[in-house]
Amino acid sequence: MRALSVPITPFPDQRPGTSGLRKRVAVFRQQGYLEAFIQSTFDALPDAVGEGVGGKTLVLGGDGRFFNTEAAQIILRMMAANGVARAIVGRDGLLSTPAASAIIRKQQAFGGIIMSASHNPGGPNGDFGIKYNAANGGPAPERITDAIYRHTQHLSAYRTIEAGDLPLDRLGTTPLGAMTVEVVDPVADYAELMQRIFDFDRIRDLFRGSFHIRFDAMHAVTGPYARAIFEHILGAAPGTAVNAQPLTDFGGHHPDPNPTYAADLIGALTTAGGPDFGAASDGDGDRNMVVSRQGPISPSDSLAILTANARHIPWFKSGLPGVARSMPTSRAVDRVAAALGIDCYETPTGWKYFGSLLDAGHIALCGEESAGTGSNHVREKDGLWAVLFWLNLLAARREPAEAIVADHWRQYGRDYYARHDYEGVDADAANRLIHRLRDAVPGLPGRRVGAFTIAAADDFAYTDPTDGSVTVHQGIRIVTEDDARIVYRLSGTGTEGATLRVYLERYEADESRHALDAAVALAPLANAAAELARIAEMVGRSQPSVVA
Ligand code: VG1
Ligand code: CO
Repeated sequence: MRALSVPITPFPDQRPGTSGLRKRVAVFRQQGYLEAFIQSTFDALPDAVGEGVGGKTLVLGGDGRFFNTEAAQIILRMMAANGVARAIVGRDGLLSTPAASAIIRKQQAFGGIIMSASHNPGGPNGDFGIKYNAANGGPAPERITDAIYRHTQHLSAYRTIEAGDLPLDRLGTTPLGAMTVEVVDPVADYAELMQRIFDFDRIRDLFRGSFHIRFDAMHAVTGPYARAIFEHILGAAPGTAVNAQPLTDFGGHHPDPNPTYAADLIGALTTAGGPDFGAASDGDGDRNMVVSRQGPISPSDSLAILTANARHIPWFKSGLPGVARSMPTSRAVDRVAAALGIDCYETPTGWKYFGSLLDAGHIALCGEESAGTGSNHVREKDGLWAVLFWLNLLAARREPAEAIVADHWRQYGRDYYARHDYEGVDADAANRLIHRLRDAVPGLPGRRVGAFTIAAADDFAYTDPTDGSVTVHQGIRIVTEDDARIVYRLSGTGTEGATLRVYLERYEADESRHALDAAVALAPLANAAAELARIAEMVGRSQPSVVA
């Protein structure tokens, strides 16, 4: 097989965001575009971590979106040309993000390449994405992504070999040049790990009774995982997993488990005679939405409830060293951590910040308001794991999910929470809005907006306690005198224009006021947030496009 060095001109737009590089499929299909990013990644690793991929094991898989299998073949040939010794690939090029993380760790691989644009739509006109995960199984830290970007700016050639496509639909080992390609069952290692974490016998008992769940895989990567784990291993009724066939365009839907895009699931749960518990995951399987018969459980509440109940899970039977949440996530978990007497860290948005806290053993559980929850079992958020955690909890407490939620609020109070997204707004306008707020921060304390008086404001910066690295400009935080909170930040994962995210939160200790609709409870704060940032005037939208 002939090794080739193909000349290339740099692509100026290959800056990896919080979850790797995400672009339209058409962009990724430009001659040499994918190759440039992969070669830059391989070239960056010696600078960033002191060692390259030569002689190493790498894991490869993706969420099954359009271009997934084509990209897998291209990447495998490039791995071989760059001296990788062993590639572990999920069958059909599939691996959920958490399963890839689990395999990297279990096989002690040097790293992995995940092909996903997560919750972004797929198909020929949709998005594609690539992220590199490091040896700990987690998203590449900035040290690596910065080095990748530097290399994309002056790359002159990429390396590949001349070889045909490999049969990725068959399990087994095939040589590719001097490299060995192992096609593995995408579910096996992951399912085995789940059985070590949770009490599967107890969950099986639950399914033997009249208990029913519905899991919506949204035609993305979790279908095969959900069928294997819920239906085959745990004995849930056939058909428990719906939309379980991965499709390259996710059936034309957004594989984003929020009340807007998973309205069907919520409808099923809140209809008489429906299932007892519902859940959904996103494109690459790292997020979760859990739904009780009263509707979706807010991810921030879910994190707090799982923290408070961790002792029911075999993996956590000796307790938690600490927990963490991303800054915009509600402070519900802080209240639980305080009651348990454990540390609670507040990190910028994005899973990589949790990685170093997990590696150092400072925390064992963490989550984000965007429906990401996870633990020290892998270094990614993990959708199915979160659903299994809830099932284990339901099986142990033998109470409906809605009762567990109400009980939690009774004990700790309720943090009403919502996120308002203004998607696809003009990027310059969105940046101006954030800059204006940033400049205004010093003068905000004491100022009145609507019914609120601002007590404190800042532009969130984070110092990683493990290595002292500082990350700045992570969102504008506003706290009012009655301890409500507004956060403004721009999304780092979109591919068109900008998305302004406004996070709203208000604490309610009084039990008689725990059953309000969150939209009603937060309406005055939402108005104040829109007024303070002059959203309508600055980005030309009077309403958010998604309320999550
Ligand atoms: C969003 C979420 C963030 C999450 C990130 C990646 O980022 O807010 O919490 O970690 O997506 O998740 P942003 O920058 O768009 O707000 V996933 O499921 O796309 O890997
Ligand atoms: Co995702």
